[in-house]
Amino acid sequence: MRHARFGRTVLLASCLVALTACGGGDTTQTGDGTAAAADAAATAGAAGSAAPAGTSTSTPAGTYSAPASSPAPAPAGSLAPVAPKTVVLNTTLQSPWGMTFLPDGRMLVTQRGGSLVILSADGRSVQATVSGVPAVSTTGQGGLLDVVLDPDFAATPWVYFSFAEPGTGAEAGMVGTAVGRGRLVGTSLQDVAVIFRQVPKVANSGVHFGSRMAFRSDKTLFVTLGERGQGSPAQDVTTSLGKVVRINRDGSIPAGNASPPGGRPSLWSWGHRNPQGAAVHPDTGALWVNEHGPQGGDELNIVTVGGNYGWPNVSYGCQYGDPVGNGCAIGGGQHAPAYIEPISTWTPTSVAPAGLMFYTATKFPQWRGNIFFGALAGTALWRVQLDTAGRREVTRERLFASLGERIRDVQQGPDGYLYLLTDSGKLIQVRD
Ligand SMILES: [Ca+2]
Repeated sequence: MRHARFGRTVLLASCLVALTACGGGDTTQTGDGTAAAADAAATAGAAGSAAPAGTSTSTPAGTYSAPASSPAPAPAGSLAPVAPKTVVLNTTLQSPWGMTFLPDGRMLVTQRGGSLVILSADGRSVQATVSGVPAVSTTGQGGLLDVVLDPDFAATPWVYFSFAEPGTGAEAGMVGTAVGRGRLVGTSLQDVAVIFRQVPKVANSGVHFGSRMAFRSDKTLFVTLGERGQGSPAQDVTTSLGKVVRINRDGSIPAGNASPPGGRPSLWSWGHRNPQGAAVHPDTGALWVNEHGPQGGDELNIVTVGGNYGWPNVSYGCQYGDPVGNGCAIGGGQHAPAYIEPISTWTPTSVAPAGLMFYTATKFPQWRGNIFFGALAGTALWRVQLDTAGRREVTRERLFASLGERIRDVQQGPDGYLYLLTDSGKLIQVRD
């Protein structure tokens, strides 16, 4: 069933009748091979299994808004029911990786092979392939990756894209994450320039490129950068491997970065492994980033300036080759006080988080302020509800596992629905 093709069939969320049972806790963290089993467990849990310790029982009252039609407020510690459906809008995309909405409602979608396409506002057709995108390396996990619009897009239609850039000259055969931009005029990018390059480029590695981008309210751009499978350079501030950087829109360096002694001026934070989701909290303005652990140890972090997030010295996950389990956590697992403790972790099995957004619309009032991100190996959409201060997880929920899809990105549409990209080439709408 996990691999069935649903076409445009409307599906109910697998967790519809079992919101609490579908919530987090390690027992529902699954990899690629166990999603169906987790679905079954979640359904069975509707018969009355308790919520995982430390989730709903610690939910403070008032962290969500019940819908106006609710006959009575939901009791503190539980969630008002949400009945989302999924609608497959498009099945023709080729390894889509990132997306953003144009002001007219159409979508810009990157495809890992190197093309940037424009989808119709209803998502059902590919209208054009945008010209002007530079050559990308598609080795391993590389390719054309994320895409975001300039905060002043209406006035200056810059489109920013991240990609795996093939090296030239002395760097021939090497690859590094880079960020480019171009002005979108019709269906072409003009005045294209590469505004940031990860240093150094790396040979013989097709993994851990990052790279998500998110604009801060001051119109500076955060870019998350993987450590390219190199490990210890994530702690070396003379490189931009395993870092989050913050740059101006033209690639220059803004004031207020970490500026570690002898370090690169672009650095915001370090000690990251492979961060593939990033978003700025709509109220607190804090940068939230998720990243892949090795075997287990996926993290959700609030990423602060000068912060060291520990990789590769510490992780709640295990080294490859070690038996999966909490007993083999790298460096003992605990980050503090030497490093910054994650807000949330996924153990003992990695879900492989991808994309990250805060829900701010009104179609699903219960979800306002919640974090959503996709899972690749974990084939689902994760919802994380935060406390009222927006700083701590109070509960988590695994959604749409029955689709069996590796979800690569999630974005909120102008209509207040959620839109998912899958590695299988689908655009999926989450609607009421
Ligand atoms: Ca960490």
